[in-house]
Amino acid sequence: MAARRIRKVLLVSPPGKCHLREDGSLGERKHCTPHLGLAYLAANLLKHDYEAEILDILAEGYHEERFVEPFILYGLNPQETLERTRRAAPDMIGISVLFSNRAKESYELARMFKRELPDVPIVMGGQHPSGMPMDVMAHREVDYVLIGECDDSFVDLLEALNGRHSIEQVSGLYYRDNGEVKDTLSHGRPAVVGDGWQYLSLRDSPNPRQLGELSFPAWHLFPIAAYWNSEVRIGGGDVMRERFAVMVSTRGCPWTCTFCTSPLMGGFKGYRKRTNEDVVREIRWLIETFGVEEIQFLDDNFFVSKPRVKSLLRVLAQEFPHIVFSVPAGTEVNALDHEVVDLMAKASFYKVTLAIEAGDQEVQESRIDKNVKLSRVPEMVDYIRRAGLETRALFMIGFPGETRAQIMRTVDLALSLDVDDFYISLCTPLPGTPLYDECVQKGLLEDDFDVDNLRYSVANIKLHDVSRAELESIRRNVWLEYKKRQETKQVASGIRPFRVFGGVGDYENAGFRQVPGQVYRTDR
Ligand code: B12
Repeated sequence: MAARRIRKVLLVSPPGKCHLREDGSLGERKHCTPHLGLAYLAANLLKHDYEAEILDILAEGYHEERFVEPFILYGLNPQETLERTRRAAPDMIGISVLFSNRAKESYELARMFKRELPDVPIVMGGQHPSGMPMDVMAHREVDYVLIGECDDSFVDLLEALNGRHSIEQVSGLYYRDNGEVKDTLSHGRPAVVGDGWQYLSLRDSPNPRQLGELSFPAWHLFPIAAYWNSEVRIGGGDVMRERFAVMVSTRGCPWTCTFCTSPLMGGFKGYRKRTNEDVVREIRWLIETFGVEEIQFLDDNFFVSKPRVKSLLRVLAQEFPHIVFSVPAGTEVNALDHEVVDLMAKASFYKVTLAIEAGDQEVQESRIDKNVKLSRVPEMVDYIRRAGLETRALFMIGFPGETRAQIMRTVDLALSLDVDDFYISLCTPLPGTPLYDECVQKGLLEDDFDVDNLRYSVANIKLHDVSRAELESIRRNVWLEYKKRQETKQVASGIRPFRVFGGVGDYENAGFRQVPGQVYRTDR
């Protein structure tokens, strides 16, 4: 049996990144969310007697910001990152690339690690490498790419490198063999199946049973306080309580919206759910171990099956009367009904973010395959507000082939809804999605489109009757128009308190340092 070579893995999350526009406004807000994916990977490594250490560059240096035109990068600087890595003395480094807008920085990290620690193999995983594994492997500093969910395949890779079995047995792996890039996918490149989706084959898809057997995320390895102390905490931003935690009660999503990467990760078996007992056990453990007061469900789609979600909401209300809950990723409108909203209110869910995306039914059905029943939206928004939950909405404009008239229907819908907040993003072609493939095949990507340096806040797709500058100004003007209406409304009615949990005024004094439209001083 070959000598055990790899024992300790350092799992790295890259620095944060916000696009700074010419007018000095920021394209994105800063985030500081515990990395659930790395927490699960670390837990499974420990379960298989490997050592694991976390280096969350963003969170550990959240207040450190540097201007790398046209972006603001935030997190530990390269020297600090290298020092931390040397101290960790890993046998392998795993870099997580959830967001394509951080691919460039992830390659720079890999180059630095390879230069300073040439004998330490580097593996990349997450949505970006899963969407374009060969492009990532074109970077010679990257030794391996694991695609999809990697809870088990990561351990399998280490076992293979330690001579326990052949590397061919590792599912969803890209590796080099005498300089040539090879993969272990059962039929080579993922096969195209129907509606343009590239699915991992049955053999390459993670096993659904796995969810129930996964160890709880290894949060003891994370700088938890950094997430609690970053100013994304408290009030109107992402969380309501200081001591918050993130978790999932399901994985994947059964739907195939053309712009979303979720189907890419879960493969054929896509949507899987945990038992309510398992979810309750994890929440109880988070409360006992970390004194958590708030739970954020990061599920791709928390609301898929009504019977499941209703039974879970009843259990949460009964078991955790002092905990508040939210689902930050978009909520599927079609999956909601009055009873679900009532049960959410009873279970102290304080916010609903409706993922509406487009205001034109034809775009919903034939362009993005999201099929939101738009006629239900106004009534559902009013019902959620009357239930006292903060109501937000997500919209997206600039889909391939979308016309000006269709875009203006989205704008009109967004401005017509009595929501507490909405976000209009410019459609961004994400690697591994049919929308991305369509843009490539039809030559719709703007000339300066750079997939490794994605800017979520600029127009990336060429449209027939709307210019780039016009699309970006439509988005900005809607935002400014909305802000003006909000101010008028608030002045008219005075600040309208939301359902507050644990102390009046939480919302008002949220006070983010950066909000879209605010001029950002780089000389500070
Ligand atoms: C939670 C979440 C957020 C959180 C932050 C999460 C974080 N950790 O920083 C918040 C709400 C802040 C957020 C914001 C945004 N998000 Co978001 N988000 C998610 C969401 C819903 C869940 C991620 C998650 O925790 N999944 C659960 C865990 C268990 O899985 P995982 O993290 O994927 O990890 C597994 C695998 O990826 C893999 N893996 C992961 N890392 C590594 C590393 C190695 C070495 C290996 C081997 C394997 C591996 O194994 C893990 C375990 O199986 C995903 C959707 C999704 N399906 O992933 C979108 C997603 C990541 N977000 C996305 C986007 C676009 C955004 C926004 C830009 C939206 C916007 N326009 O504002 C913003 C901007 C954020 C930014 N860049 O600053 C896209 C990114 C796609 C891309 N290619 O860029 C996603 C994929 C959704 C989609 N539409 O497709 N998001």
